[in-house]
Amino acid sequence: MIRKSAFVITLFISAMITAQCQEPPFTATPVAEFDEPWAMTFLPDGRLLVSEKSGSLFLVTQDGARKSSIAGVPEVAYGGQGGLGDIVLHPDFAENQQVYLSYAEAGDDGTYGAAVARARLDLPGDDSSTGSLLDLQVIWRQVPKVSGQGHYAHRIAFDEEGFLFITSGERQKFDPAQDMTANLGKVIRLHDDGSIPQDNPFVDQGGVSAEVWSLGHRNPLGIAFAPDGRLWLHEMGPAHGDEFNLVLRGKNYGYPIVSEGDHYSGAEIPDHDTRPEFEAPKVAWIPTVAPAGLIIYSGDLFPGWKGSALLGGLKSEALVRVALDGDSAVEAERFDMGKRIREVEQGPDGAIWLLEDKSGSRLLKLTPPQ
Ligand SMILES: [Ca+2]
Ligand SMILES: [Ca+2]
Repeated sequence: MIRKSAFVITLFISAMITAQCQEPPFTATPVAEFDEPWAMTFLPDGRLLVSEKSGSLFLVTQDGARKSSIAGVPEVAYGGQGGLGDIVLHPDFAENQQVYLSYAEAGDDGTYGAAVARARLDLPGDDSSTGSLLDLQVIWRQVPKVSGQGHYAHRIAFDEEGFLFITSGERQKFDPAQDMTANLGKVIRLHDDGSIPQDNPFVDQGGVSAEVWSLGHRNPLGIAFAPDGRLWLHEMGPAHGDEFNLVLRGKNYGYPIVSEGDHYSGAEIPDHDTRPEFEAPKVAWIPTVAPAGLIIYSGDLFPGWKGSALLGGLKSEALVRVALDGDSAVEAERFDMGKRIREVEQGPDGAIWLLEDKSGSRLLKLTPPQ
């Protein structure tokens, strides 16, 4: 209780002294602790799956009292920004028990790339036992594998029709985001078995371009569908210039040709208004918030936030609310959380759940103050 109160007081003080931040309309309750958690998702029974970057997948009760590891996670290339990544349920999970996970894998000669696999999550009826992933099958890979362990992105979302969308980062190699012989720096659209939908925009070009839904992305660490079917993503900018984008079929988002940010070297990247043929972000963050994790809130516990995007901030150590209205988006509120926030999720009752980043990270449950 002391720890919880101290945390709430910290939030309050932070909000008081940070002009940009609002007093939070929530109480943040720590539920469990993880080591470099990366993603989470809720099961229909209300328990959570939580991934840790080093390669563990946990099954966790909402009170945090029970935490057991899931067997059968594939070997991951843990290092840099890579390791076990996203964990998402198939839209028909209740019938088929299919889960989708993304992770970094090693190739030849010190190269790496993201992969997405699906597997059946076998959970014994007795919830004291651990579960396992069965019949694991890799359904997608980044092409080509390259050196370095950054900018995998590898966030996953399903749309209403059951198409699978994957964010594929440009692996800190810049130009692949515009190169249609690579699937890096793209948003990918697939059938749930990894096959290519014949109505994809570049299907006639064959090869990996047939997988591509949109291009010119950098490192999108959050992707989510709004109830109206619009697809939103955010992407980490270079030196500043993080973007919040409305993702449209076949469009080019311009990286690395244009960006509201500039290279870390100080070299300028022309802004979006110099090249209107590229899709411009709906929100650009200067200075950076370093966005990670994304939901479009649909719950009842925070009625004023219904239909808003909620994203975590790494460098900004914040929870950010972006108000959406049709095709437009604007940052509405920002709450100082005092820690890097890696992941955001909505619980079955409309509570908002956050995962902090790095070691000793807490799973937090946000509810309206009593
Ligand atoms: Ca999630
Ligand atoms: Ca620029």
